[in-house]
Amino acid sequence: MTAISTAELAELKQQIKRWGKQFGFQKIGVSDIDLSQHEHYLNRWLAQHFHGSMDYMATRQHLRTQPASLVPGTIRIISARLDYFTSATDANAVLNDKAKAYISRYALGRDYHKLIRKRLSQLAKQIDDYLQDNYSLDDTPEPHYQYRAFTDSAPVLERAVAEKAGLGWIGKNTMLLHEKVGSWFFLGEIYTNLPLPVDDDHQPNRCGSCNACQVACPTNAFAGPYQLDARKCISYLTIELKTAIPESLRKAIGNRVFGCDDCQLVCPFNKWRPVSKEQDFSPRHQLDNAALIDLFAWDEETFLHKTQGSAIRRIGYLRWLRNLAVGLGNAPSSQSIIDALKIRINHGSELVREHTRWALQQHKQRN
Ligand code: B12
Repeated sequence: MTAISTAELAELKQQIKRWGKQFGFQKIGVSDIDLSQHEHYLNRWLAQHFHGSMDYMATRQHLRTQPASLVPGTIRIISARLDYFTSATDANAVLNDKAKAYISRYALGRDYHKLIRKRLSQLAKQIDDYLQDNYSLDDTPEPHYQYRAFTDSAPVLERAVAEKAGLGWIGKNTMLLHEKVGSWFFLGEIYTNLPLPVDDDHQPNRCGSCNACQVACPTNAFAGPYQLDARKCISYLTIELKTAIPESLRKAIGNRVFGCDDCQLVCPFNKWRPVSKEQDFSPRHQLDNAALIDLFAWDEETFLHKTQGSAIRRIGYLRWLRNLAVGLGNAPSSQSIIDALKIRINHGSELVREHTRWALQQHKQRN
């Protein structure tokens, strides 16, 4: 492998950051692969079963804390931030209108997984082309430099590596926070054996004595600062959980039918959030301001059509109806809502029937 000098690697890193911006990323940072501090946190979280039915969080645990086990040869991780808060109907206005369906901001537009993976792969190709062109790697024996792009669904501790790369600090709500832009962003990574210099301009933890997120969580899912019991988190209950939503938590869910943003909406660092210009993340099908009964009336074909290329597609039609039934059970009583629920009382799925019965029961008790 042609030796690239330290100065050339430092210049290459700055070049990668410029290319990252061209691919739409707001910030790029580089870290090493030592995640020993987070291994303890992850083990403690798993030992308390805070991962609930997310078995994937426990099965390949070591790969998560040892990047070089996931991709042998990895010595550096390039982390990338992509903002997603686009202009949409005010979140609190929808949350406060109990006949409306609240869909978390990250899922209003196009699914971010494919988009981020594609752009990171393009960035990796740009880096490799540059090295090929400038260091004529072709006529040197293998191994050349390697790149693997990841976002969300891989056994990667994304927040931990992004924190090490200077993209922000892990806040008490476990979100990665940046002092100027808050937490409304996605993360993605490139694992590589390119010996880039690491970024050491770490963001200090600015949570201080604030505990707004801890107090605001509708289901009290925080076992303490930095510790989220996912089994109680509305995002987990409406997205990850495949079975019945525990009755004891249904009221607190309110009209949140896909994901939850409460611990972000109250965070003081989200006050000045930038509005993303990413057209792909703009709300589709007025999902930022939809009535619960309208969405509950969708047949499966409409659901599949309206959620094409959206993160919502992941939960499938039955869980969509399950979540909406809970929302309708928490909505102000009206004949139209009761009629909409009665239409699904004999639905083919027991999951839908049971949550629909529960919703009708709520209205019966209230009237
Ligand atoms: C599993 C998962 C979930 C689960 C569990 C969340 C959780 N906190 O673990 C559920 C389904 C609940 C969830 C919800 C959401 N998620 Co999610 N999720 C993930 C996933 C796949 C793994 C997270 C993980 O490793 N959890 C393991 C536990 C142990 O980690 P942790 O709770 O974050 O704790 C860490 C720190 O708090 C720290 N820590 C623990 N204790 C202590 C103590 C101290 C003193 C300190 C300093 C640190 C510390 O160490 C732990 C390990 O790093 C990541 C993608 C990825 N591969 O990383 C996306 C990811 C974290 N999710 C993301 C998003 C956007 C969300 C939602 C906002 C979506 C929504 N609107 O509904 C919510 C936010 C809820 C929340 N407050 O976290 C983004 C976050 C981006 C950001 N700015 O931080 C990620 C990075 C996906 C992506 N690629 O963009 N998610």
